[in-house]
Amino acid sequence: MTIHPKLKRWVNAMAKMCHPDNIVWIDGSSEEKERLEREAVSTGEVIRLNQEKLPGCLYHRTDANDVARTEHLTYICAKRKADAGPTNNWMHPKEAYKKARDIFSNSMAGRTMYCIPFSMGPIGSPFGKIGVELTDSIYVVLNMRIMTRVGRDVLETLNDSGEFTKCLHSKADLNADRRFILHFPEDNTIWSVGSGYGGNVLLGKKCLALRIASYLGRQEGWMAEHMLIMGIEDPSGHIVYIAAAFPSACGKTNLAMLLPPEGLKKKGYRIWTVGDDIAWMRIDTDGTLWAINPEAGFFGVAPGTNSKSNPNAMATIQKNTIFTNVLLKMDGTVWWEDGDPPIPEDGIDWRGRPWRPGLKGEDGNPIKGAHPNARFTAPVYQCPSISNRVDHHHGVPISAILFGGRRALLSPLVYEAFNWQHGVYIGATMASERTAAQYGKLGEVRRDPMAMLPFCGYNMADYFRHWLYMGTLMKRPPNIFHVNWFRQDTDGGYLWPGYSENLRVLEWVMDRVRGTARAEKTPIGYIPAQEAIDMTGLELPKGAMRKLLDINRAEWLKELDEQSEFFKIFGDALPKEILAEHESLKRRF
Ligand code: OXD
Ligand code: MN
Repeated sequence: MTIHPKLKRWVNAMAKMCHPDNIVWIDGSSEEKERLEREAVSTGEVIRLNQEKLPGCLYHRTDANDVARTEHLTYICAKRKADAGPTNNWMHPKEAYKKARDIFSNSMAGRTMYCIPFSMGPIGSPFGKIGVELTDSIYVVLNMRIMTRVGRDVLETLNDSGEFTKCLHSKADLNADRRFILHFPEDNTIWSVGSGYGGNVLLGKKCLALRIASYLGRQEGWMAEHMLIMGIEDPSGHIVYIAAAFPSACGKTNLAMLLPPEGLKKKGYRIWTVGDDIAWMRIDTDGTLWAINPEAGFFGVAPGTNSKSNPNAMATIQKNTIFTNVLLKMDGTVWWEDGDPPIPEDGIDWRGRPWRPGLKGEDGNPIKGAHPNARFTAPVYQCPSISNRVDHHHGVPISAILFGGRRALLSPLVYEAFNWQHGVYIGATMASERTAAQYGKLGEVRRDPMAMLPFCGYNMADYFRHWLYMGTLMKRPPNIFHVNWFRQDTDGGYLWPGYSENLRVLEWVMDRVRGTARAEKTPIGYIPAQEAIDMTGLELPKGAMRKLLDINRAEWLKELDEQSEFFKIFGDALPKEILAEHESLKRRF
């Protein structure tokens, strides 16, 4: 199917190692989709859901030991350890290839190898990149067909000599002891073996669009970021686009698809979703930052998604969606914890066992119907709020960048950086406190610079330097903000209702960008002046806004000490500008 000699040679070499029974090229057609679905249904790899209620929808269960990204088995295989940096696992490429080759050898015997040519970004976009994934999993093919643009058009764009990322995946025997997610940035190559979980195996997503792309972005002068992209249309029809980075599971998908709250609705705001997870950003000829969403689908967390928390997501996943590790209901539809009511009386849980509400395990803990990291895979085009620029080759101009995390006591609801360099420092010191849902000590602070800790494909100190450098190239860099929807009162209750009410904060952000919103200067940055956030239709308890915007000096001094500890891991490599910002903040307190 391809006229690209290098691509042909690589596919042959990988087939020689993995020994599939046959090789099938993915063309992206609807006939192909039907054929693959039929085959996967016949082997039990997927289950066809109730086609009347959920047309085009499929169900899949992963292995019980294979339900999330495995950061401890994820490696950056640069020749020099220093190029992977102190925050990544590192293996020498020679050793990594050798280790993985042993597992890949004959791993596809009795199976088909699918060759998926895919484009991250609109096909032919100067912002885009092409990859080819070889995989022995139809589930992966069906997901990649949603998450990326696949098929013939991609090969045509590649022609006989285009650059592409070589992505190899095999489920092998799904043995966690023989599982590796290996990145070879210097070879533009990804090898993933022993897993069937999305984040580990849909190689266009975290592996290419973040780890490999961040490396390429540094070399080529652009940025690959773990960010949602959304447009806020004001009553006059003008749209301001923002990009926002929050750590995994902090509500990026919900924010990207937000519906205006009652009080602000009559103002006439509309939200346009461009992406919910990844942004590729370049400086365009006008000297400002432009972003595309390299993906074509959402791979969202199902539990917690419901018609209140995210009505647009619920509307998106009514058809042509793949559900993974959710509860399978007796009528062939699906459900998950904190989903829409009613709670079903019975079903089959994510492990394939009979389930009913209140069921307890041997340890006395409730058994969940859906795994907490259960997912939906759905085309972006089905989202009612999808932006009409999602397929635009140059994407959208970015006016503001938001960083955020869960901080019970430290960060105010919102503050704005004084300038780009100060904003980079705010991103570099981003952190989130663990919730009960996460592994580790409750309340423990996890540093997650720019939400990229698990996704940066090179030394993070150099990544900060790249951010600083990009700022020097822009004529008008975006304003940078930090938000915290999760501030708590002394009794532990949340002070801010979140969800659609977050638009009130975004309105202030938007007005700051235009220079019309009032702000107060504080040691950490600008915060909204009194009554600068429109609270029409939202009654908070007395004094709550003051608490939301309060800056607690003692907490910040503690934070500054913790930041110093964090910076130590980078040694001398840490850019002096970051240290200078840290010192200035200390001085301002
Ligand atoms: C994701 C993640 O799946 O960040 O998007 O883990
Ligand atoms: Mn993510």
